[in-house]
Amino acid sequence: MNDLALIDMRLLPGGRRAVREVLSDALRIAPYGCVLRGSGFLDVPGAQRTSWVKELTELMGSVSDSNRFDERSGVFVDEVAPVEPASKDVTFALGACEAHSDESSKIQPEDIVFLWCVRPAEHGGESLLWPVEELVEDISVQPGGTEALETLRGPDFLFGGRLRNPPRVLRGPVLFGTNGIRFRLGSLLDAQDVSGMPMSDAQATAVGQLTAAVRRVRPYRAALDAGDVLVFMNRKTLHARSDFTDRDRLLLRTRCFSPDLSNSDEDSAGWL
Ligand SMILES: O=C(O)CCC(=O)C(=O)O
Ligand SMILES: [Fe+2]
Repeated sequence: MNDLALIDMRLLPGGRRAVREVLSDALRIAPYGCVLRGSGFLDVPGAQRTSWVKELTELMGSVSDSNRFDERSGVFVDEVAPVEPASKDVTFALGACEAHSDESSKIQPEDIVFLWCVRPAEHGGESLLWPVEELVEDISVQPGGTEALETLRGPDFLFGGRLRNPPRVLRGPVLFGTNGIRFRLGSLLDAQDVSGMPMSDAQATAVGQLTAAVRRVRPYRAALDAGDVLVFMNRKTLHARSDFTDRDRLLLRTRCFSPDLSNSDEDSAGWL
């Protein structure tokens, strides 16, 4: 597996402005992700760490505090920890998780995700990243691949619903624009249940092709150490993690909207 590029902030002259430039360059090209080392976020005492982490995220855009329930939750930094081992929500579950993009049932999912490693799992729990072009390329050479890609670009996949309050289902394409993606299998299945509108045969086949591509295409990988930060484009990649059993694994997560790097203008999602 290819490791994601590692950028050591301590070696960058020019402080935070330099960090913004280097990160922007790294995120603009496939695989649309990298690891930042030496940001110092773990050296900041607990109480100040949240604002430190938020400020660093702010280098890349406006930090989001919206989630499935609240437009403005007031919470900018979330904890990713296996506090509910059997949860369907990968943020709180133990072990590997399915490849997905974050916040797929929002009209505008955030452009950039930051995962700040406080404590890695003793074994496993590595970060995996698939740039959308490699998935598309893989599908395109399969039997029926051209049709599957056309279907994935169609505007009427349904996302979410179940966890939203009030319940609301989003309608949009899985693939959009040059290299855009919105995908979480669980979110598609939730929407089917909530709306009573099952996927068409063509959609189900195309989604099957995409999940098969995830199994075939080797992801980029990052084995985060404590203090490392994984940064990636949420709307140009799918991400996941490998299996782990260590309940002490802890990441922080921030997300931001980046006017400079966003591809959301190529998307056409709306509420059903
Ligand atoms: O635990 C991880 O490495 C990823 C977590 C994640 O993707 C999420 O919470 O959405
Ligand atoms: Fe995620």
